[in-house]
Amino acid sequence: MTDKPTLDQWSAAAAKEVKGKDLTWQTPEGIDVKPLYTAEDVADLDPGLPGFAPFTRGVRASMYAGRPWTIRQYAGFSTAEASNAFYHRNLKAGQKGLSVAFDLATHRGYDSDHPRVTGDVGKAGVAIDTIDDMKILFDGIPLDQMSVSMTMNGAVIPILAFFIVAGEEQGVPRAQLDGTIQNDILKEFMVRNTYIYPPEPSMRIISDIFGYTSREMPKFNSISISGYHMQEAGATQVQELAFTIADGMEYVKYGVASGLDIDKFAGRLSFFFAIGMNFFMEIAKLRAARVLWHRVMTQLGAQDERSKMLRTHCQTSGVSLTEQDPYNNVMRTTIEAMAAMLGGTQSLHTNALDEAIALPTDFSARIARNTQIVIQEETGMTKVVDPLGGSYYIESLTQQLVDKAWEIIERVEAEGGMAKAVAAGWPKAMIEEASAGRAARVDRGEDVIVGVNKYKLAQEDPIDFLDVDNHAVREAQIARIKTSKAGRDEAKCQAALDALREGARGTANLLELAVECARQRATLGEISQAMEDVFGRYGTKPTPVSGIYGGAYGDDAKWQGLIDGVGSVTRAKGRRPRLLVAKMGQDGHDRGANLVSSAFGDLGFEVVPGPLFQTPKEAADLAIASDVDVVGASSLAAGHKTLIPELIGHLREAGRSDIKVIAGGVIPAQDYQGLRDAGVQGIFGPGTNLVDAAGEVLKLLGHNMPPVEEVA
Ligand code: MLC
Ligand code: 5AD
Repeated sequence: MTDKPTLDQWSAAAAKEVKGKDLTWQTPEGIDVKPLYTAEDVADLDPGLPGFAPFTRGVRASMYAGRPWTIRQYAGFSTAEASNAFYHRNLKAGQKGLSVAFDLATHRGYDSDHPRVTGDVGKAGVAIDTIDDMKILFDGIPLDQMSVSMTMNGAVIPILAFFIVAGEEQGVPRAQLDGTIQNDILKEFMVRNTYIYPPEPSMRIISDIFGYTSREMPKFNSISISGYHMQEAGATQVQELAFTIADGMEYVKYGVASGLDIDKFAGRLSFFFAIGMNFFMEIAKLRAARVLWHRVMTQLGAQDERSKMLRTHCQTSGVSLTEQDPYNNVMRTTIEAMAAMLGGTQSLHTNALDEAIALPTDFSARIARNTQIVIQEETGMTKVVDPLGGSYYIESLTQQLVDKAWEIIERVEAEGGMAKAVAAGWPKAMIEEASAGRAARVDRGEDVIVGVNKYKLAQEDPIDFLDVDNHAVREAQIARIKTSKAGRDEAKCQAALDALREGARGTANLLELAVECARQRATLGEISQAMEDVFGRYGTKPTPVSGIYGGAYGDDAKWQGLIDGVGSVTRAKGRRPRLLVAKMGQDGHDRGANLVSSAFGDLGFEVVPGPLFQTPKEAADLAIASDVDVVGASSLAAGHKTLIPELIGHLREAGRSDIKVIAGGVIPAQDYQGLRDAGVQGIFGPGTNLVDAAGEVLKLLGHNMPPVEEVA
């Protein structure tokens, strides 16, 4: 009999095969992944059993063998009628739960007739102005049987009030409403940007919702504490994990401080994570999240095991999908969906293959949905609970993620909790640094994205995409607002709004008061405004990071050529070239804008990072006042066809058609010609290499870059 080979023997054999090359993989999380894991790595680790604390292996004993995760596709566009019809088609075809995407006007508390939202109505989600819209949205959908998630944070009070009253008017008492409201404002201030009020009243709103739902709606999940948007903004998995758990701790502390018993509301807190392409890391992240939540809730004094159990929704990563060669996105989403299920998610959205172009069509939504159905019904993968439990690599990675995230959570706690950290700005800066580092690795070809920086197609064939006519939707919404207002008892409606305004000044429960406003047919804009009258409307200034993107290039020849180009434009003009990075409409997706600001700043441009939520007129005024050479309009929420031509119109009216306008973001190729006809001088879609874009901008400014050898 031969002896069992030792680990040393394995190391020697592997080293020989690769001629001594170090096979350790340093991940962006700062984890050194070894090429082999063995029993030695897990000698001290015991993941326990599913359904038992600390829930490493899952929150239910039988997990998917008992009941598969909920296929919950996030959707919404155009009018309530169009979205309702889409929901019915999807449910008939195998979707199990609903998840509502609202348009950005709704998110930010504006009715569709508000002058600030002309480009946004019905575009990135469904327009909801009144309780009548909400009733149409759920027409034929029994709210006591269907669990409904609503992604709403800023205008959470009117939306939840509409939902409760829509239930009432369907004959469903609120105690039977099953679903989830996102209601996670801390990550809005950090990365998603659909806040309305300043942080303090925003946190009070969350406690009010915990109070109301824990008392009145026992089946309803009062919050969906979300890391998803952090990963989308560029966070590493450790950052996503740590800040999400720390956000959760902060909400629990606020709830307790408002007088609630922790075990009365904590069992209905839920979570939401992104699942990107780092397959095993994502599986381990979900397991680590459950361990961490159990730990922090024990520390915070929860007694009931359900209060310490992290239940989560997951969505495959939008930012991992590409406009280029878009059918590859089907494979990417499948891999991510498998990571979500192997990590033990409770509910899942799988993205559509046209993610980087527009909202899903019936076709792309079908493929996305069927990705989950195939896994659930054709593969046998659901038959065994936590099939990766005990894997040397997975168990070891789970523990490393717990430890790494814990370091960040301890820093947050030492500095007084997440609300303070968010106000100080360091978590956002940390995420933006990670984002700039990732962008540089992609642009330099170090992180491969098939079809974008490797194996590119010579010719891209256009695919069909969904285009919403926001002008038509806006007209229809305005008509319904008028009808709704005409049919109400004006005195009763105003009295309900006055009571809400008074409540905002005092300590009454805002959701309870808003439910009465909804019953009296107050609009979403009116309910939001009543609170804004007291709380004010909040705005922030972008603060792009510097040195990370440029630092990755060092003395790279192409980069140096661009710096020289900026130098020659500077000499010709007598000042540095100036770029306004403009964000117009209610689109708060600022990852792309921040990256452009960082990269162009590193090249020597004078960058004016425009505030979020400008009207085209405000952006034009800022461009003129700052005397910029170029405006780069970043659009990720489909407002480009309305907002960018308006911006150019205002510049022309002011006699400044010399200011060049370029556009970047999620802009379908089919829209390019229309934008060019309107005067746009450069268009940069998703996956644009920032170095190439900078070369184009210098060309617009009259500087032709000399040809450079391929970047090494
Ligand atoms: C589950 N159940 C079981 C079981 N598995 N019972 C017995 N045996 C098993 N094996 C029971 C549960 O206990 C529960 O009942 C019921 O079945 C439902 O299961 P669940 O696991 O709670 O699933 P679900 O209802 O789908 O809830 C999942 C959730 C919830 C808790 C994560 O919060 C949720 O649905 N979140 C979705 C959030 C979402 O869609 N967000 C979209 C964001 S998009 P009971 O009675 O115990 O409850 C976005 C993008 C953007 O944000 O930026 O716009
Ligand atoms: N319909 C479907 N999916 C949407 N997403 C955002 N809005 C919608 C919508 N109206 C998804 C996309 C996006 C992520 C934030 O949520 O995948 O990247």
